Amino acid sequence: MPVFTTACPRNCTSTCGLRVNVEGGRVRSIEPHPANLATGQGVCLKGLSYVERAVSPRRITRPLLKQDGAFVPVDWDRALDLICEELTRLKAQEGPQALFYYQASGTKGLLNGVGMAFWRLFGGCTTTYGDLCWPAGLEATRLTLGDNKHNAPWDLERARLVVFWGKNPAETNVHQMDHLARALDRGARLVVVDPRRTESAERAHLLLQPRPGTDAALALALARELVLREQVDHAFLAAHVQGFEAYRERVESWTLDRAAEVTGLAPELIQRFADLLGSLRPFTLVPGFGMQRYTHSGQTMRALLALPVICGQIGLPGGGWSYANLQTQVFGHLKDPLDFYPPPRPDGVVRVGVSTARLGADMLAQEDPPLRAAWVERGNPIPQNPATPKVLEAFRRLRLRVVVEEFLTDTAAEADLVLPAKNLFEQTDVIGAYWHPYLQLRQKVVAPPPLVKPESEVYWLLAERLGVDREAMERDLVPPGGEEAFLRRKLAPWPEITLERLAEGPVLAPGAEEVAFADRRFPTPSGRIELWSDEARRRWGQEELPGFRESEEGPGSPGLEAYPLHLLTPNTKNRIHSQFGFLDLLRPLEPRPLLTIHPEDARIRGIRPGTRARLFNGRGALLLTVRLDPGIRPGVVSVPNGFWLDEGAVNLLSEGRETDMGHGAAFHDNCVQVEAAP
Ligand SMILES: Nc1nc2c(c(=O)[nH]1)N[C@H]1C(S)=C(S)[C@@H](COP(=O)(O)OP(=O)(O)OC[C@H]3O[C@@H](n4cnc5c(=O)[nH]c(N)nc54)[C@H](O)[C@@H]3O)O[C@H]1N2
Ligand SMILES: Nc1nc2c(c(=O)[nH]1)N[C@H]1C(S)=C(S)[C@@H](COP(=O)(O)OP(=O)(O)OC[C@H]3O[C@@H](n4cnc5c(=O)[nH]c(N)nc54)[C@H](O)[C@@H]3O)O[C@H]1N2
Ligand code: SF4
Ligand SMILES: [Mo]
Repeated sequence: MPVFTTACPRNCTSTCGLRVNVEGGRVRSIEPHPANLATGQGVCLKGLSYVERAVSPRRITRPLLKQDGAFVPVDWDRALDLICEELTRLKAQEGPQALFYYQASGTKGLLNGVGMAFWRLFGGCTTTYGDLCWPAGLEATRLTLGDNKHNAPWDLERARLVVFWGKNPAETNVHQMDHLARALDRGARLVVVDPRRTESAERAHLLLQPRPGTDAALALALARELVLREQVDHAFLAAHVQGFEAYRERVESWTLDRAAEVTGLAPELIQRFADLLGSLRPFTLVPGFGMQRYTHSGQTMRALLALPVICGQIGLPGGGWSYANLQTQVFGHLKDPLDFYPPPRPDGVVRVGVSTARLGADMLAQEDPPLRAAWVERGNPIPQNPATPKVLEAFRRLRLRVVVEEFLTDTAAEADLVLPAKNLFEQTDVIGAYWHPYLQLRQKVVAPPPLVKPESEVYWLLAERLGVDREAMERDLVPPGGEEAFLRRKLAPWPEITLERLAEGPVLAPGAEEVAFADRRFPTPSGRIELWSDEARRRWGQEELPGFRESEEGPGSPGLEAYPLHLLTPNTKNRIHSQFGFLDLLRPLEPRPLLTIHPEDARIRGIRPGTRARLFNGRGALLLTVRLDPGIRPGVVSVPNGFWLDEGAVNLLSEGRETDMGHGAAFHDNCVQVEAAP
């Protein structure tokens, strides 16, 4: 059976290298690519399920037009004519910015950038700024260290202490658990900080379960302890850090008792954490994305990052801050998946007017011109963005909705026209990662179904019909079959990285550092690590020093007495957000979202295990089956995101709010109540 190198392009921390066996025009089996040292251990169930997913009967394999509320197949000519008619009318009547272009994280690849190139040639559009995923943490790291990079994944094995802080890799980055296991086998210790007792905490030596959104208080108190115990690295601070004196003053008031009161943790637990941080070197702090989904989480992340900084743990083997590794993002403004970061500047052509976190409300608020049509690709905003009802309302106001999709998602179901999307096996592209340092080829290994066209081809055909200047098309777009030439142009600056080499296996990104910041160069304004950041004030109106603030919405917020529980909506093992859940291989594992609640919180509400309960707040309600879990912090309930509207989509209950920096989404600033279902 012919075997091909490829890679999993999902928005998943692992970004696995793969080898696929192809026979009779179909992918028959999938294995890990052994040359990817970060992910060589194995492919997760989602990865294995591509064999099924590629040929699933639920796949959309031709354009679909909604007529009288139902989808009917149409041919490509009809579909493209309809789009061109509306685009031409909209451009003449209200201007190109009445078209809303929405893209999200469905797949990685350089060819994704062709979308925005097309809308520029069209004359402009309106698009989003910010991102649902990780920007508060990215910005906190950039302000402090000057860049987002970290040690190679396998370097974790050299740590003597690992801290998973608001990260749950046993579900969201399974391969990190292999590297952790090797560190533990060599005697390392593991601390987990998470309001839930997650699968990642199974081997932890210490688990701290703070009240959600209060981690900054914990970090400030830990810093105070380390200062008092003289366990900070004065030589490192003197040579490389700006603002330590001011920070030391700031943490003075953060006694163990004060932090204990804010976080709800026992002071002795905080002390034990400080013992480990103070005595075990090198240590690696691995903060997760879940923790930075709060209104003040940029500042929280800065407070966490101060811990490895004051202990001199930046730039060492086995040490550091392992948030996001952008060493593979070498392709300029098409550096997917990050073309939003920094957010594109308004330039008179593209109106960057809609905050991703406030998608529905901001879409509705656009004026001069108001939005009339939307083009959605690689995203499923109706269940995945905050405030689902507002997002639905905004989409329903439009005259034309085009959604490019592999499956009939909740967003596709709202469309007037659905265009079929290629899958990972059907078009060649180059993908980066945000954890390991490899560039990988996502290779075309089979032909798409006859009526499926990759997005780049659809844009080419539309541009032809709209009469776009040929020279501009040749320059900015990709003609059918032109992918290889496009990718070779992109790779031209790095002669050592060729498509041929990538076809053999993963290739380290140019200049990739196994130990990040080993040269102790920090591209901040001062050239030093900035605990004190003027830019935090200038850019985001935040304090120069990291500090603690209560979440905008939390139990106890004024007016929210009726909603005493904190709702967390983390990612879950057998889905990538709203993807994979319906496949035969995976559906039985988690057919419905469960509501996890502490037994005591259930008991006082008269809720018995396995029954259904109503989860609600002023914005919405869900009926969910209950799972009692003594491992979740009392006062906190948890429901995974990624389920569809008919299964139970958590963003029916969330508010559209931005994080304090980076224009992220504060998904976890939401209070709820639970009651036994009638
Ligand atoms: N299987 C699977 N893997 C994925 C994804 C997926 O959907 N499914 N998605 C990918 C993407 S896009 C992302 S962004 C990453 C995210 O993966 P992670 O970084 O692991 O983030 P989350 O799952 O959002 O949340 C991690 C943990 O943060 C905890 N948490 C929430 N609030 C707080 C808090 O206030 N303090 C502390 N200390 N902890 C808190 C949650 O309980 C949760 O266990 O996963 C990637 N990998
Ligand atoms: N409440 C709550 N909500 C959350 C989160 C949370 O923690 N809590 N996490 C947030 C996070 S971290 C993220 S990253 C977002 C993710 O939000 P989205 O990026 O919207 O995530 P997906 O659900 O993966 O939707 C991607 C869609 O792209 C489609 N797709 C895949 N490949 C292709 C392709 O090649 N072409 C086209 N056209 N389509 C393709 C898939 O079928 C899928 O429907 O969700 C966010 N939502
Ligand atoms: S979903 Fe994540 S863990 Fe699974 S194969 Fe893809 S990259 Fe690897
Ligand atoms: Mo994400």
